[in-house]
Amino acid sequence: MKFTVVTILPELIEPALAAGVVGRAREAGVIAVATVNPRDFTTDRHRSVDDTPYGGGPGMVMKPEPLLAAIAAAAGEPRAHRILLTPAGAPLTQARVRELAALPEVVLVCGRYEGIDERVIELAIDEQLSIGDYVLSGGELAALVVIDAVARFVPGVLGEASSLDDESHSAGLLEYPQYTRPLRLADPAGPDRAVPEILTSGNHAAIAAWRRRQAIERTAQRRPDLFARFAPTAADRKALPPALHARTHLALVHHPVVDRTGAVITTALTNFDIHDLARSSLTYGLAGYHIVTPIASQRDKAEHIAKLWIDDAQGEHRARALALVRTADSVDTVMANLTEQHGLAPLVVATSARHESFPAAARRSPAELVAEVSLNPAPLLLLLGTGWGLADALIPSVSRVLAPIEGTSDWNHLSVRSAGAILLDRLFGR
Ligand code: 4GY
Repeated sequence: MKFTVVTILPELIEPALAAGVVGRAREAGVIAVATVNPRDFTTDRHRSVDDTPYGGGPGMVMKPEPLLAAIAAAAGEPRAHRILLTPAGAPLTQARVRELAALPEVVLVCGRYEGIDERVIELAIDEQLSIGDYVLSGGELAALVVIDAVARFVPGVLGEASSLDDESHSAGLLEYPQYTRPLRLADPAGPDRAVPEILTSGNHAAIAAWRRRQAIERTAQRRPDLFARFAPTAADRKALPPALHARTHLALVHHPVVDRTGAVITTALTNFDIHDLARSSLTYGLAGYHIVTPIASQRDKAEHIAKLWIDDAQGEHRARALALVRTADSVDTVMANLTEQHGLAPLVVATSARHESFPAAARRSPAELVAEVSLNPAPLLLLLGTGWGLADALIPSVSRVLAPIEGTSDWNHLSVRSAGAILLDRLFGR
């Protein structure tokens, strides 16, 4: 594979690719790297590659003519794929790196100064890539990153020993931790740091399982965004707790909640709340939907409504949803029931439209909550408040709070049914 870098600073490119895996691959002729300098395509006495920006403003812009001539010379015939390195490009991913490695030749165009004339992009660039959301003083370091990452996928660049297969198996996960000798490393601040015992057990299956688990745990802890897209394999599902949605319960709390003045009240049951949240609960695969009210006649009413639909032959699909409905006199009772049902106490998560509620509980985004609790086998109990929201009396039970759902206006009074559905989608929606 051939890489041609278009740059006014070729001296930045060569030495960085002289050593290591890429340097050896170049010596072996598996990859080739060349540079083309736009300055060699200037026609004026000063060999200028930049000029002042039309419209004014600070700095200089790369002139189109020398750059276009350099790109044309670099791309040759048949024309190679031409990439511009810029923070305005598409984020470079390992998937794109792998695809680029299948091309016979790529041209990497490096800008300097404030940028390049836009018409160069229109006329002579096939793809714009960014290596991250920061601004370099030129595209050269980004081009080196692309060459290094792509070269590793070119056959013959990596030795037999380092396997790219292992990486595809763990695609989308962070790497597991690595250790080498010595077995015990001195820590001046405390006891020796030992290598995890499993790695010296000689049990290869157990080591593979441990490494996989470490990769999954690190991803959950450090990269909730990656974890949200992690698709467990059949083997992972056996080793990990059941899917979070299947051990998540929703509780619609009618007491203790507050009214508009902040006074603690008990709200009345609403028929729509029972129906619609039951249907949302089944849609997202929850384990149960609990109607919480201390008023016995209200619990009877909820059970009656659920049973009406469960018994109605015409409403077969609704029957499945309403079969999720349970009633309880308090949040404590729901917690006790879940502890009994799952053999573990639930993690209780409050939702609130007000930022100041439950100040002592840790605030979580939906992705953070999913990443944090997916590997913990405890059931999850999501509390939805009726009225003006959950009362402070629930503070001792609540260990996490989900941030309020924010719309785009200053008016924020979603129905509890809508808020619940939005929340379930943010937690579990695909
Ligand atoms: N980030 N990813 C990046 C960059 C420098 C002014 C245009 C990046 O890819 N390239 O920061 N490039 C700028 C400097 C001209 C390129």
